[in-house]
Amino acid sequence: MGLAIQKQMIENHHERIVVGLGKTGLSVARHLYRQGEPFVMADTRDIPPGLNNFKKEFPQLRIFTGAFTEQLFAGVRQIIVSPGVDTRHPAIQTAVDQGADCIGDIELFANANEVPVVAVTGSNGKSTVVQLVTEMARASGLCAYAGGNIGTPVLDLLDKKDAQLFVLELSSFQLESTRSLQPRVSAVLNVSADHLDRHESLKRYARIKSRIYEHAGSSVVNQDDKLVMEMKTSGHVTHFGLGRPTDQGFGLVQRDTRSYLAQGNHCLLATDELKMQGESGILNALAALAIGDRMALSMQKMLSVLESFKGLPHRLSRVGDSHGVTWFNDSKGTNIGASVASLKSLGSNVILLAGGVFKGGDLAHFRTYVAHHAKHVILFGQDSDLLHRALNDAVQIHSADSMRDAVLKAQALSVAGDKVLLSPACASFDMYADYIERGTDFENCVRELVL
Ligand code: UMA
Ligand code: ADP
Repeated sequence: MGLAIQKQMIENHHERIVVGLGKTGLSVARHLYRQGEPFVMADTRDIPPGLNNFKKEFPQLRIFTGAFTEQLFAGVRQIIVSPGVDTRHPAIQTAVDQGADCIGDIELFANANEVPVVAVTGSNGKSTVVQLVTEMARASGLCAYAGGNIGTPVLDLLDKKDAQLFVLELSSFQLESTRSLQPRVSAVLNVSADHLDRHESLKRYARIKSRIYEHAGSSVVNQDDKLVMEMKTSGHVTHFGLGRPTDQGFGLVQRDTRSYLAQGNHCLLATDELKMQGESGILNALAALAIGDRMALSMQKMLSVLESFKGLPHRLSRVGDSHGVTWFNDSKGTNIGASVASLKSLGSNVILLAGGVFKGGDLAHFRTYVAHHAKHVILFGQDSDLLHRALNDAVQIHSADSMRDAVLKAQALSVAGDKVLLSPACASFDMYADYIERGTDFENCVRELVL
């Protein structure tokens, strides 16, 4: 045990507090411990799920659990918050007002990391683009690792001694507590309402997302997205979008009867060669190419990755076909922007399964797209009444009391040519641990009852 840590335990006073006993908290604790920096841990939950692991790994560490008090933060110099912790908590705010520095794991990483970084944010498509860029970099011969919101906490990446590139997915929660990251390339894929329960307004949420561009070497910008186009960028700017490319940007060019991914006037790959579904698949491919181009990755290798990449599970992924009906799992569609994109990708004759915990957003916008693309909507979960009121008269609405019930109802309503889509436009926490459990339940029900 470091001397500083022993001293702190004796003095019963703490200057640095790590908030949150999840994956991030554990990675921060390991990082600080390796550096011999003293700290204590805190979590608002009485028995956080990771408590036993923490106690096992750090038997000497002081851990405070239960509701935060001002006393807990009195006199602290630094608060290292996990992304799931709302920094507007009054006890945290009081400490900040009294001079405490409030940062997150990405800020600690930025100060310790020497490997080039690509940083990706956006309301939807982050994980897909991060995975694509990582695979493109590997195909081009670089030792690349993905991390951040996609799952591996960034501080755990520092152990990767062979790393030549880190491709980071950054959420608004993570960007909110970051100021020093200097990515070689930063991208904001899109901005639509999400997490407004925490960020209060779309404007504030967009401002937090724009922080990714602050110290970027190059900025990759979605030219079809007004909120992204309004952001202040740094360095060289590459645009991408579904229109004809401008300058050396990435977009679509029509030639004969086919549509091609293109850079400037140069056609790269026909969109029908992509395995990813729909418009969002095309946009994600263009964004990944724009990022890879700025990192000087091999164009040929990037295109061969695009030809084989099927997309990540639970993102508009095809479960199977039965009697001419195709079933899609888009459980990661947890906000209106994602579900609207998936409806648009599937076109018409959709039977939509939606519901769960609504995170805010423009329900009138949702209603417009549901009315245009869906024949029936089957609602379930905590906020189904809210969705029912918003969609009333736009489409035929049915209620289900479980995923099994929803799948059976969709099966009974569908005819050949229909597409059944689970894209809940809501978080899953009322019924499941996460979107993966929800999507897996859906796929199991479809396989058992339909296919
Ligand atoms: N929590 C408390 N009290 C606390 C601390 C946490 O109640 O004192 C709750 C949070 O409100 C949340 C849960 O515990 O419901 C987990 O929060 P956390 O910050 O401890 O989460 P980690 O396990 O550290 O995982 C975080 C990201 N989680 C969140 O942003 C909520 C993970 O993204 C990320 O993969 C991981 O760090 C590594 O970087 C998940 C996520 O849901 C996938 N992200 C949101 C999204 O994609 O929409 C932003
Ligand atoms: P994120 O990591 O930002 O949540 P994912 O790649 O995991 O993004 O996809 C999340 C959801 O967003 C899925 O429902 C997926 O179908 C949808 N989606 C993916 N790419 C886009 C995009 N470019 N625009 C809108 N929705 C998208």
